[in-house]
Amino acid sequence: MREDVAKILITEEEIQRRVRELARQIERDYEGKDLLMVGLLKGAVTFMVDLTRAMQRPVAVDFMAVSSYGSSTESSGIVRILKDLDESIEGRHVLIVEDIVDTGLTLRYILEVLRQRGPASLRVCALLNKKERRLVDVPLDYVGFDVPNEFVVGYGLDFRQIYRNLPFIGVLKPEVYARA
Ligand code: PRP
Ligand code: 7HP
Repeated sequence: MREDVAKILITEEEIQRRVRELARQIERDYEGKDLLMVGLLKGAVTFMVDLTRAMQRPVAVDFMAVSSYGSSTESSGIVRILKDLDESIEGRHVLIVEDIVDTGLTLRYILEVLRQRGPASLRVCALLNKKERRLVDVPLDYVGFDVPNEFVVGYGLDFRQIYRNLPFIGVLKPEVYARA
C-alpha cells in the first residue's frame, strides 16, 4: 500500500494536531448549542471519529452516504444519495464533516438537500480543501489543510476503495491510477 504513495503530504502527527485545534474551535463556536455532526460516508469516517473524540462536549452524530466519484479519479458531477440521515435536522445546528472538497459538486448538492430540511444552522468542516479544482463555490467554515491539485489518499480517502487506512495523507503515484 505504502509503495503506491509518491510522497507523504501531511503526516499523522500534523493531522492529529490540526484535528485537536479544529475541535477546540468548534467547541467554542457552538457553546450553549446542541450540535449534530453529520459525517459523509465513507471518506469522512476517519476524520469524523477523531474529531468527535477530540471534543470535550456532547455531540450527536449521524451519517449520510453519497457517491460521485465511482471508481474514477474524476468527479462524475452526478451525486447520488446512497444512505440518508436517520434523524430529522429541522431546527437543529448541523455541522457537515467532509474529508475533501474538490470540485465542490458533492458538497453543493448536500447543502441544497439539507438546507431544504430547515436546520437552525448549517456549516461545513472539511479536512482537505483542493481549491484549484473548484467548479462551484461552496462555503467552508472550517478547513484542516489546503492541498495541491494532486490525487491524495489515506486517512479515509481512497482510490478504488483502497488506501483509506493509511494514517497519513499521501499523493498516489500517477502510474497506479494510470494502470487501473
Ligand atoms: C469524495 C469525497 C468527497 C467528494 C469530493 O467522495 O469524499 O465527498 O469526493 O469531491 P467533489 O468536491 O469533486 O464533489 P467519493 O464519491 O469518492 O466517495 P467516498 O467518500 O465513499 O470515498
Ligand atoms: C475526491 C478524492 N478522493 C480521493 N483523493 C482525492 O484527491 C480526491 N479528490 N476528490
